[in-house]
Amino acid sequence: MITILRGSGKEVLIDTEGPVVIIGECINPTGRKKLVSTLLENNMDYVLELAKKQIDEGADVLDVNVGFPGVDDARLLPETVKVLQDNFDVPLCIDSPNPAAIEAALRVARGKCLINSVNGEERSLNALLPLAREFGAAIIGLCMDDDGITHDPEKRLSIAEKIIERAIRAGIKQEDVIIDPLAMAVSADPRACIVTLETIRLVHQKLGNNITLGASNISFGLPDRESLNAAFMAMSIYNGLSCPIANPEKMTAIVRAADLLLGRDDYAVRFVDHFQQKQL
Ligand code: THG
Repeated sequence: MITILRGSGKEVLIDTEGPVVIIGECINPTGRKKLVSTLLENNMDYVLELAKKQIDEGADVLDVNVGFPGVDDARLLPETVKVLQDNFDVPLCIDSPNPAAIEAALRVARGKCLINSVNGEERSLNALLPLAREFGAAIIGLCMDDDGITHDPEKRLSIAEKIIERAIRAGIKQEDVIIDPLAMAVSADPRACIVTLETIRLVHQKLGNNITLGASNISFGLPDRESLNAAFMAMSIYNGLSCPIANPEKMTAIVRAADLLLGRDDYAVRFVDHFQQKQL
């Protein structure tokens, strides 16, 4: 299955059979308070620097999240989207729990964005599916609903099915729904990773949709996060993860390695190319 996203210039194909697409996570105030403080001062240098760095390091799509306590992201999110699209042509993934902020961002965005995110709650489906339809956006569907988060992979699968059904009924194509099986901290729940891997396998085999997740969630609260993230990334890609939200500075090499090992990088062209760029 292929999901097409578009930026102000560039088109990105996310193909369940093709190489993994990286959604850069770094435009996010988690651990980067400087992001919101500079944006609020109308200083765009830092957000542009984060965007350029991620694209140079292998991001195909940029996640954009400017949510922070006390910030009006219905104003700040569209402004950030505008600045990014005036300077870069890659597709954007609009990340906010606030439907008003997502709508405001979609109104100013060019191309075909990814909405991050919709979930199985009635309130979420009713607010966001009509917006996706109106603006021709793709959506990320999180495997949680009005009953919260389940630890049963079969139940997460049925929430994914429900989101896809409701999206189709709202006039959105099945391939424009990218499923997020939910990755949670293994420090808080020893089975968190296994539940996610099994959900990825089920969604990939039974529904065939593209799959994303926040790849660094798994290692919250632990030392040596990079080793954990790398092990998780490799196992997730083998099971069907096709477009992780990750820090390209740390994860592009692992993603290229996984693509090569899984026969999606003939003659190791992309792997070697990334290695050589790192040497420059
Ligand atoms: N699913 C979906 N969207 C998501 C998530 C998800 N969006 C947000 C988040 N999870 C993914 N994005 C991030 C962004 C930053 C960090 C983790 C996940 C992060 N930042 C560092 C820290 O807090 O220490 C600081 C920056 C750094 O050094 O890299 O960890 O699950 N659909």
